[in-house]
Amino acid sequence: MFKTVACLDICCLLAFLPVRTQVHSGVQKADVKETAFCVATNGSDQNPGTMANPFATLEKAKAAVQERVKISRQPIRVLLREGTYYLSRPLEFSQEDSGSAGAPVTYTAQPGERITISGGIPLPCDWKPYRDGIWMAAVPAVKQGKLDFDQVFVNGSRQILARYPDYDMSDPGKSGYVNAAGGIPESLRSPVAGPNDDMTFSSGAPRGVRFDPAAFTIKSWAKPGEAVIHIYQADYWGNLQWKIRTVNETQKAIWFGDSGWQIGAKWYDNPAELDESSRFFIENVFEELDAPGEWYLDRKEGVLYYKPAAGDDLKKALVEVPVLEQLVRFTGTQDRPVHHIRLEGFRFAHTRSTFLKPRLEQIDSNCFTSDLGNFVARVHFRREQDAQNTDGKKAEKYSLEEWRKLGFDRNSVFADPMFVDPINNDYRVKPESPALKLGFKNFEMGSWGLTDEFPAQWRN
Ligand SMILES: [Ca+2]
Repeated sequence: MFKTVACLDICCLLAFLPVRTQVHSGVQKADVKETAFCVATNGSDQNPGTMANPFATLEKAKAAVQERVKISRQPIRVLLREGTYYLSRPLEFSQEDSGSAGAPVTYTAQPGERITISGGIPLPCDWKPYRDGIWMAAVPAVKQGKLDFDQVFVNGSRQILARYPDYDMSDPGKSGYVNAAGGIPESLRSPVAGPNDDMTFSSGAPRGVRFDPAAFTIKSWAKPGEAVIHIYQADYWGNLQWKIRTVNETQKAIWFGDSGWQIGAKWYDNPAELDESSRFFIENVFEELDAPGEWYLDRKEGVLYYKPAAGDDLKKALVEVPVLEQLVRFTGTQDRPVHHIRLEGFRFAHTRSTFLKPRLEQIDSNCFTSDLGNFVARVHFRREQDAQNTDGKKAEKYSLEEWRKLGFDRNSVFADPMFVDPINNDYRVKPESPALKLGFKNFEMGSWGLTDEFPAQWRN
């Protein structure tokens, strides 16, 4: 581990010049030289990357590191100064960006400064009053199909996609849900043509959910097909999401459309169950934009609507929207691995959600040990034609050897982790554990759990 906090400023001031710093490696100490680059939001990529004349982008710093590692055996440190770094594409590290055991590459925050690596963009908004405390801003790029976003951050806080019921930030985990009136029975016919054309249902998989009109919205929705339902399985086993196909007032039923891949749902042979204990809310409904903090994007017209809290000055607000799904990628291969790169002290923010992305054509739904202690990978096929390609089976099981021949889990180890005393909740592993050989490090029991960022009532 490095212990160079005190000399970071010096390192940056003397970028490119070798400086002496102490490296502690176990009990041994040795003098090594270190190269440093500096990045700041008010810098320039035309600069040399010093503390006084920093780069502006991580991409530029990464390029400088890449040149440096070709000729240097010194540790390299890239120091970021306070601010938000909006990425235009994910930072991608390959073997060319790698350090070595004696000369690692470290991207780090200036101590005491808040650095955000953002997958979003600041969105300039010319707000105009709409009605009922709601404001509107034209976003031409959305109308032109050049921009789309599924979250909105105002002054650094994620806002609420217009929903029913409203979410109360002071009562997280409990507010903002209604209970379903049960699943849709198989005897109920879908009111829309071809309700199952995008999926193969297993028997008993949820097609939708019933609602109690006394507990449901009284508003009618112009575009129910845009809405997304978030619903718990029975007994709160997990939560699930679907696009809504339609809401049928007569049937008192919300019919589900497509969804992303989610465990226990649809084509799975042990599908999710919904019942009266299933809590849900529905979001992305313009008519439900009625509470402070809620927003809605009209993609057809390219207009963002938002209802700020009373007293908030939208004219001065920073609005940010995510555009990237990923911020950092390590693209090594077995022959050309990525190694000895550290990213530390950063806050990663503003990535697009992926929960409704299309399912893969085939899914590894589970890897588990059977009663006999063998490794089994179970693969479920999404569609019948995929299954037909594999001897007509709907699900396939593979041994570890077979699984590896397919290219998966080649470097995984299937073995007893050798916990110290799991019955008494001591999940440290013994010195002879194979997990340690993979790089796992024990930590003290009791030092894990919810962090300070979780609401207080969840931590107590
Ligand atoms: Ca609402």
